[in-house]
Amino acid sequence: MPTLDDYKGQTPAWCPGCGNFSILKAFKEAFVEMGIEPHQFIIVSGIGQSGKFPHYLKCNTFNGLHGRSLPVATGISLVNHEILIVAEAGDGDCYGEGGNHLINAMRRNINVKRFVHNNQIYGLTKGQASPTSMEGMITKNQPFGVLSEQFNPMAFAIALDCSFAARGYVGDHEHLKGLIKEAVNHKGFSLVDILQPCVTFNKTNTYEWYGQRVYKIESGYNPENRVEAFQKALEWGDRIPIGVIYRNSRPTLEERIPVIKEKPLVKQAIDFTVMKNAVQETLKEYY
Ligand SMILES: Cc1ncc(C[n+]2csc(CCOP(=O)(O)OP(=O)(O)O)c2C)c(N)n1
Ligand code: SF4
Repeated sequence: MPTLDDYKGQTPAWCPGCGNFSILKAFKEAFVEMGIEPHQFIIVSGIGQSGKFPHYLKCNTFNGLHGRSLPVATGISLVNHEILIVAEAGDGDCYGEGGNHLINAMRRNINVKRFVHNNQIYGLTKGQASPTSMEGMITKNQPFGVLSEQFNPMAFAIALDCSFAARGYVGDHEHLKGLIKEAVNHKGFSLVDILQPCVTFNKTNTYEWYGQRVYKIESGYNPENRVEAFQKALEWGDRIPIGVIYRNSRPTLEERIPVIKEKPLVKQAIDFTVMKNAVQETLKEYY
């Protein structure tokens, strides 16, 4: 069985009080409790305070360009869909720079677990508005307040029939841990949007602000009812629901590709002469 010490990476350089610490702790505890060894998964990330997440863990990792972790995750999955793939991102990274990739990952239903550290601000670059910043919020770059309407990740996910869409909050540790486990156990693309205060640059959405609004979704709620899920997703204001908002069991992309359906590409013997001959035939005919 893995222990928390097996997961120890570099020392985090986040600000004291940053919500990222709680995500890291919940993540490590969830994985240890599920008995997942560090070599059994890979984390891909982009750029941002959230993008540094895999540096602070012991795991396989690919830390690439801002907003581009999902194409990397897709590539990994096409080559080896038996490994657990986690894609960590900030709200800017996922919903801004990487928005297009999110659309297509949801449509294709790649079997990737997407955890978004949603602090409603661009943290690493010191506090510009992100897609999830609330309309009217004053930032250093938006002295007259944010003019764009706030992006709603949950409503967006349901509109695209995302296989699993949940919202967590770092102030409810056990609940967040449970969501991380559910997302990992779900077959298909899982989006967990995690509300996370940035104590340095977001002076609006503080622990106190969330504490007054966040509530756990009631027990009789059925996340498989898409219309009700949409209504739940639209709640944002005095009350903000956390929990699994929407879920379905669509087939994954990996299950639908005949070549990899039975066995991942990494486990298949490749006969390069077939490829070589095909290239030569094509060149002979057209070049
Ligand atoms: C294509 C591109 N645009 C902009 C940047 C500059 N940049 C680096 S980090 C960052 C903000 C990150 O914010 P977010 O994704 O919300 O993550 P956080 O730091 O808040 O965790 C920006 C704009 C970049 N590196 N690449
Ligand atoms: S700037 Fe914000 S997001 Fe970045 S480490 Fe500090 S508190 Fe966390």
